[in-house]
Amino acid sequence: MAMLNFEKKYRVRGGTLIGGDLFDFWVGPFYVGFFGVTTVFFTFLGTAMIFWGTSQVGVFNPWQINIAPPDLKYGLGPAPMMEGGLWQIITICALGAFGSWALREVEISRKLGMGLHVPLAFSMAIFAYFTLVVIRPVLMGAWGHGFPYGILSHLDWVSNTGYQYLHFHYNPAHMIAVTLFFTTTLALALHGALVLSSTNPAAGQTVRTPEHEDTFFRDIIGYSVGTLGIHRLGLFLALAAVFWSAVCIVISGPFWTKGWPEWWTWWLNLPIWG
Ligand code: UQ2
Repeated sequence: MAMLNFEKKYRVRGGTLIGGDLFDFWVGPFYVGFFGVTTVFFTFLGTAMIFWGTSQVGVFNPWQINIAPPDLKYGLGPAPMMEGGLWQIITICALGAFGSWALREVEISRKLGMGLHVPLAFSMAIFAYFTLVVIRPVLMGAWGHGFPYGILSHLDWVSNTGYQYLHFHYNPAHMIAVTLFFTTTLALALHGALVLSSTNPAAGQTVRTPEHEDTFFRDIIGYSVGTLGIHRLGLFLALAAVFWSAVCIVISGPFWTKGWPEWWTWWLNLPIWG
């Protein structure tokens, strides 16, 4: 079905979560919706505050942007604008924009009669960000434990936070997350290579079917996960990678304050070594 023909059938009212027909229209190719309006609002406000705060400290080099969270002395209270207050408002704008975008995805999915897999997947990314700037700081008693907003400064934060626990690669949840990230790339490489190898043959050759794809993997390892299965596997691996990333940072500080190498003493202390 041609896309223009398809859109005539599906670009209809309804499926909104709030406000009925209010904002239930398109601007060019883009669906607007109530949450499209809130997305634009929070995004514009948050971005403007980053640029305003940066200009206030005389920085005009994008690499040097740094909107830092409040000092630890402010705890979980509000901080003065130029001492972390800006970071607090920008964080609210970011969560408002991400949440609005997820809900706009829900409305579009509902209009199309699709499942909610896409907003669910995006929600996992929002959850990871929420863990870094809200859950962990709250558990540790200060907004100052959030990460700074800046291209280089957030990298410094990651490095410093990691070294605070001596060697982050010994964090068991970090190990699981890294393994899941690598497995995600393996699955996508296998899938992308398999699909291209069968659907984009050399000139003069014919396109092959999913039967051929199944047969390739049955011939080489005796098993094919299937055309639907590979996408379920990919979604699972990607979501699990993000989930365990959130776990690995939220347990660092709130539930384990020493170096991560030391966590493994439970292994050395097992009563089986004689
Ligand atoms: C597959 C299949 C696909 C695929 C891929 C496989 C026809 C087009 C890549 C093979 C994948 C397997 C066997 C799972 C590998 C397991 C991990 C954890 C990476 O069978 O069906 O569909 O794209």
